[in-house]
Order: sequence, then C-alpha cells, then structure tokens
Amino acid sequence: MEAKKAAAELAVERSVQDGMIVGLGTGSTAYWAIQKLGELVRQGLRIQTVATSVASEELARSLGIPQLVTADITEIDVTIDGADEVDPQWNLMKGGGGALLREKIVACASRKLVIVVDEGKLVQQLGAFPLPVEIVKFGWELTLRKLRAMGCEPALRLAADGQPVVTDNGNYLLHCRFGAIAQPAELQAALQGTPGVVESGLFIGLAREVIVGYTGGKAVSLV
Ligand code: ABF
Repeated sequence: MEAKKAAAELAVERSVQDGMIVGLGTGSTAYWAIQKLGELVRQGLRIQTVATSVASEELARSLGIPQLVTADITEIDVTIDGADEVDPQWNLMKGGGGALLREKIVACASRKLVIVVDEGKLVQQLGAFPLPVEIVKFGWELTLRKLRAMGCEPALRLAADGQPVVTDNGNYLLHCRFGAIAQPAELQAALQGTPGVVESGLFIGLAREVIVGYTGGKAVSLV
C-alpha cells in the first residue's frame, strides 16, 4: 500500500497544477491520487476532473472534487492511472479493474498519461497477467472462439455469484491468457479488427510518464 500511495502522490505533485482538467484513473493506486487531489482541492486547488469509472466518479464526488461531463471537454491536461503490467517500452496491460474502455477513452483524450504502479508491475514482456478484453454481450461465445483461435485461452469474467461481470458500459469481459506477448502492437491491431471486441487492455505508446513506488514509501519517475 505504501508503494502505491507514494507513486500516486508523487504523480499528483509532479503533474497537477491549478486550472487543469485532470483524468481520474481507477484501481487501488489511482485511489491514492484521487485522495491526494481531494486533499489539495480542500486546500484551494482549482481543478476539474473526468473519471474513468463509476467507482472513481463516486470517490471523487465524496471528496468534493469537481467533475465535468465529457460533452464539456475538448482535451484533458493530464490523467493519472494505474496499470497491471508495464514493459520497458512503457506498453501497458490494463483492465484488471474492469474499467479499460473508459480508461482508454480518457487516456486518448489526454495530453499526458501518467502511469502509477508499484515495482511488482514492471515486467520484461507483457502477458503473465491475463489480457482483459471488453466484448459486447451479443454473440459473446462467437467472439470468445475467435479470440481462442488467435492463440489464447479466454475465459468470461465471473462475479462472486457466478454471473458474468457487466462493465460500466454494459459489456462483458474476457480474460485472455496469451502467455508472453512478443508483439503487443500487432496483437492490439488484430483484436481491434475482431467484430464483437469493444476494446482491449493493451495500451500501446500512450504512457508519457511512469512513476514507480517501492516498499518503504519511496517513489521514482522513470522519465
Ligand atoms: C486500473 O486499475 C487498471 O487499468 C488496472 O487494471 C488496475 C490497476 O490496479 P491497482 O492500481 O489496484 O493495482 O488502473
């Protein structure tokens, strides 16, 4: 926890200034960034935000952080978000928290995407974590088979009650075990070319800064 908190707080310190529009990530690391922003807002920082999930939206609301609707945004100054894996080229595996679609929409609308992780998320190659892929409900079994034919072992994400998890956008999620992903950009292109796939958790070439937190509470920017 201290590693995630340290990374998130350093990201806010380095990236957020008065007057900015800030994208709020999702997950237990982004949580600390939202907490820090809440503290700064209470001290007088003027920012407006857009959240990447209903959970982050509710957290921000509970902390009194001003939020915008997407219709009122042309560009987001900076987004601070977590990741499940980060490779040496800063390609990311995201979506373990189930919010990958909104995270990608917000990331792609941001001038700067700052990724906050603990050291355990740094990997040489993406793929030990199963790749989350958001798919539409219609024909989901057909989409699953198409993805299996691409060389992975896909499984529908289930909730504790055994029912399929439904995302904030009303879709299903597949967990796709590809093993080591040698060519993430090519895989992302193939997934995007598959009908039924809404978005994948591969974020290629989007991160502009990676901040890593370490046990003991130290954090370092890899920039
Ligand atoms: C989101 O939360 C994700 O895209 C990623 O799946 C996850 C990281 O979670 P945590 O910060 O809790 O490890 O940012």
